[in-house]
Amino acid sequence: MAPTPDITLYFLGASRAIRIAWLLEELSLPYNLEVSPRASNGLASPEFKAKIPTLLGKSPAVKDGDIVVQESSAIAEYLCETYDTQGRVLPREPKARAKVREFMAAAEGTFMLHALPILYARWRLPKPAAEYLPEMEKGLSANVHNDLNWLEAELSDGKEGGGGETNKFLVGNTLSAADILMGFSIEFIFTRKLGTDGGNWPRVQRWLDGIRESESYKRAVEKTGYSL
Ligand SMILES: N[C@@H](CCC(=O)N[C@@H](CS)C(=O)NCC(=O)O)C(=O)O
Repeated sequence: MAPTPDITLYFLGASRAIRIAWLLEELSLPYNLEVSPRASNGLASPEFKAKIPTLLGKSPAVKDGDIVVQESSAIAEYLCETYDTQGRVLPREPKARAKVREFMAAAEGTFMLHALPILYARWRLPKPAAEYLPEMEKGLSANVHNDLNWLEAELSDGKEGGGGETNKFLVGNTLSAADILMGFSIEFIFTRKLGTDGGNWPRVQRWLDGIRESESYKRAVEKTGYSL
């Protein structure tokens, strides 16, 4: 039997923490929210960071009884392994599980890894170097295009050649942790236009629109006030 949850989610506004609120809603788990808007510099305020019980002070972080977990993918795995006893969003069957975990890993380790340097360059490039920004973004966008092309192909039920209908979900016929983790990465990349110039990924857009229609996502948005 699953233990009784005693979960607090540390939720920074407009952040990856929406993944965890969504997952908690999807699993119908009760949780307390510690929400904070971003400070004027776009980061977490020192007061909010001080509340988060990790040395990194990043969001999301989750405290559940006597355990604290950070890193959205690790938090999602912890919650699924502890409370998703039916394997609904993280399947038990090894092949389906491997595919879900592949997308969970790629959400941070591939998509955010390639997109964030573009945002950081916009924020941090010193003024005298600003004229190089467009060229730099163009160079960095090659990886983002490659990643999105992969996702576009994964979402075709014909896979090869791009024909066929758009799959509703990344793995199988129901919402999984793959969709939840990847959803934020893609929304972030599309909304901030991080390396997307010159590309077109209609299946990815349709999939994103579709998963954002789920009731659990809407509840998470309403409770947290999330908006990018
Ligand atoms: N790889 C981490 C990234 C965590 C992270 O960088 N969170 C950002 C928000 S999306 C944050 O806390 N930024 C606030 C700050 O650094 O002050 C994860 O997947 O959870």
